[in-house]
Order: sequence, then C-alpha cells, then structure tokens
Amino acid sequence: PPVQTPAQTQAMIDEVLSAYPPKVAKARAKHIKPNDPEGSKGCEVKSNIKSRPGVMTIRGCAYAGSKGVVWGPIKDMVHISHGPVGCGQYSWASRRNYSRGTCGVDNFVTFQFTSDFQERDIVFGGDKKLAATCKEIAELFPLAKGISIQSECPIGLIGDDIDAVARATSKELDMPVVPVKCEGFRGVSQSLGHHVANDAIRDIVLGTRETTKQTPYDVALIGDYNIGGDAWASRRILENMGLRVVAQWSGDGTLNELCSSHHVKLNLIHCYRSMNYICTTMEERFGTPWMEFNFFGPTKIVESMRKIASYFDDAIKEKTEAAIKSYQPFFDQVINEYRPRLESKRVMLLVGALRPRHTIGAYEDLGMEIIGIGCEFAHKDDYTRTSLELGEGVVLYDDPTAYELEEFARRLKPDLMGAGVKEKYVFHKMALPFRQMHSWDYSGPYHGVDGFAVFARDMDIAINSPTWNPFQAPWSNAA
Ligand code: ICS
Repeated sequence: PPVQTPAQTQAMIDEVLSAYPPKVAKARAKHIKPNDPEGSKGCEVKSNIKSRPGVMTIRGCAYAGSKGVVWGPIKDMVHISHGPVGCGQYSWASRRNYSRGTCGVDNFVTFQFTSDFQERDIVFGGDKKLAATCKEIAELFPLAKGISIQSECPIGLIGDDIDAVARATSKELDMPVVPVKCEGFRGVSQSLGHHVANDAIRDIVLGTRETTKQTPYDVALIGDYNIGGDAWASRRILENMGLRVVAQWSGDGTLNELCSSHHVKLNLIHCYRSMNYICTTMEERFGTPWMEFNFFGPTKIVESMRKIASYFDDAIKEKTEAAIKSYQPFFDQVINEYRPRLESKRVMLLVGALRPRHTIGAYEDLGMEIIGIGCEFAHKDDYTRTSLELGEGVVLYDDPTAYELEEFARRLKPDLMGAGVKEKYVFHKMALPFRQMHSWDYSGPYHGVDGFAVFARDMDIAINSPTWNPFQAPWSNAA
C-alpha cells in the first residue's frame, strides 16, 4: 500500500486519540504529527516534556541516562549506584556495552557496585557510608583508575553532600572521584541524565591529562557505546581512513581517554543526543571542531566517510576513497543477498532519540520503507533532523503510550516493528515481526561495514521467519 498522505495520517491520529478524554487527547495531539519535511512540521512535534500521568511511557530516568548510558561503559572506573540496591540491580548489565579487559582487575563494567542504602542511611545520612565504600573499592580493586558516584533519587531528597565526600576521598585515595547528581527524579527522561553526566565530565575530568604523542590525524569517537561491538566496527572504518582514534566515548573507553581528549583535531559524534554537550564544551574551551556522522548502512557510511575526510589533507582523502572502494564489493554482496527478500517491507520504529533517525538509511539501503517513527526522549533538534530524513505524511510520535503505538501498528500494518524489550512480546502476540533496536536483540554490531551485514541478516531473520506462518494477527481474523 502507498504511504499515507498527511491528511490520512492526521485522520488516523485523530481516530486513535479520540479514545482519550478530550484534555488528554489535546495534550497528546501536540506530540504526534504527520511528517512535513518542507513545512518543518517535524519540528512542531512537541518533545522533551513530562509524560502524562496515568498512561504508560517507556522512558527511563536521569540515573539511567548517566549511569546506564554515559558513565557505565567507562571500563577502568568503578561506578557506584549510590542509594538503595534496586536501581543498580534491576539495570545490571541490561545495556550491551561490550568492553575488553580482565573482569575485576582492570575492567569493572560487568559489576554492580552499590552503597546499598538502609533506613538508617536515609535517616542519618549516607556520606560516611559512601566514603567507606570508596575506600573499600580502592582496597579491593587496586587497578581501578577512578570512581564515579551515581546518585539515585534518595540522595537528592535527603540532601547528602556527595561533592564534599568526593573531594575528600579523591584526595585520600589519590584518584578521581566524580560525584554525579543524576537523581532519577530530575528532568523528564534519561535525557537530563546524559546532560548531567556530560557536565560532570566537563567539570572534573576533561582536560586534566596531557598526552606525550599527538598527530594531525587524532580524532575522538564520541557517542558510540559499543552496543554489541558497534564502536569497534566504527573504529575500524576510521582507522582504514588513516585516522588515529585516541578516545572512545564511552563504549570500551577508559578514564584516560576522557581526560586527554581535548588534544584531538576533530570530535566525531555519532549519538548527538547524549553527547552534544561535551562537543560544545570542547569547542568552546579548546577550539576543537566537531561533526555529526552516521555509520548505519552503506549510503550513510560512505557519505559520512567523505564528510569526515573533508576535514583532513589529501592523504586521508585518498585513503578514504580507497577504503570506500574496498568496501563496495562487500556492500553489494550484502544488498544482493538481502534486498530481494526485504524489498518494500514497511517498518515502524520507536527507540530512544538517535537511532530512529540514524537507522533510516540502513533500512532504505535494503529497499525497506519507514512508515512510522518515534522517540522516547528526543528534543526539538533531533526531530528537526529526523524530519528531513523521512517522506511526507510519515507519522511521527513522541514518547508514545503503549496504546498509541499498538493502535498505529494495527492501522498501518507494518512488516516489522523495531523498539525495545517492553514492546517486543506485545507485537509478537500481534503476529508482527519485531527487532529490539536497543540491544540489537543480543546480536550486533549494527554500526559500520561489519555491522551492516549483521543488520541485514537480522532483519531478514525477523521478517522472513517461517515462524510467522502459523500465526494470525487479530485483525486478519476479524477480516
Ligand atoms: Fe544515543 Mo536504548 Fe544510545 Fe540512543 Fe541513547 Fe538509549 Fe541506546 Fe537508544 C540510546 S545513547 S540506551 S544512541 S545506545 S539513551 S538504544 S540516544 S534508548 S536510541
């Protein structure tokens, strides 16, 4: 079926929202629009405001954005989930940021460290316990390079002075101890946690170490968290271009990389949403230029490689062209194999903020079409960018409720839904092929040249699995 016209999409939105009480419908209508790339309707999607009480949101919290997303992957530091045990325990190892190293010796990514607040700590304050925890960590893990304190809600509520503890402990243990005020109640989603985490890096870590060697080709890979090995795949491309990747922020990254990144010649940012803050800071403080790029799928990879190379000399440009040439047969092979199986398949997406936009090109390289797209916590600048990547009339939904997403899927009948684990089984029950676009469904990488082959195979597995044959969607029964 053809893509909906903006009027048809609007009619669909109105119909779905009509189930709500008028006040709720009016509020939600501001978050859901037919895309209008020319008229900039995309930016008219209201975003980054409080979710409506009483309906399900899949958003996370500021702690998730700081501990889970930005800080957690720094592997040679210990990240304390400061507060009651639950936040750290229930989020333990759920984000697939891979890292090399020896677990418990120089890599602490797979651990859950918590100060395990008890009633006593809430009543009398937990500062002493926090200091003791830091000392214990330094004793048990002598190769840990630093500690971050990731505040959970109660810390802000009882007013503990983690700054003072961090300062004193840092001196005593002679290593960075970074207090991060990412209490979950701050802000409206994990997005503020990204910002708070970036600010803590800016204030305590950035620019604190010099490097002994610098080259004109030093770059930092920013906003790649190595989900399923993504950063490794991205890094390979940059190295094939002749660039020297001196820092990974923060997938498989180290404290030292954060400390000394200010020496790079160019910051390359993949996830704009979670790390644009530190790029702006480095630009202001050190004059480091930064550029956005996209390593999902051949079209965007090649486009991004050329854009990156344009910042460098002819030697890099030549190596870049040679690299592109060497990738081409592989890209062709993947596309020839999978495109016939995926051609004109229609996709709906709901992911955090960056991936809905960044994966569009990869789907299109396989002949697939995006018919609905949404973000949990994107801001206006994300929607402005996303809008330009999509056709007119595609439905854009911001922080949609479970009801809205299901109802749009019922009406649009996509061939594939891409969202998170909380959505997955609902859509399976609707007999809809599904891929988890946060965890890559325990697969990956999806970034880079290697990643594209995995991405194509996984979408094929999901859509063309014979598993779906015995199933009937409720709507096909009704028909
Ligand atoms: Fe960026 Mo899940 Fe990234 Fe993005 Fe961010 Fe999260 Fe994940 Fe998702 C993320 S940093 S954890 S690209 S790796 S918070 S998949 S915005 S929601 S789309």
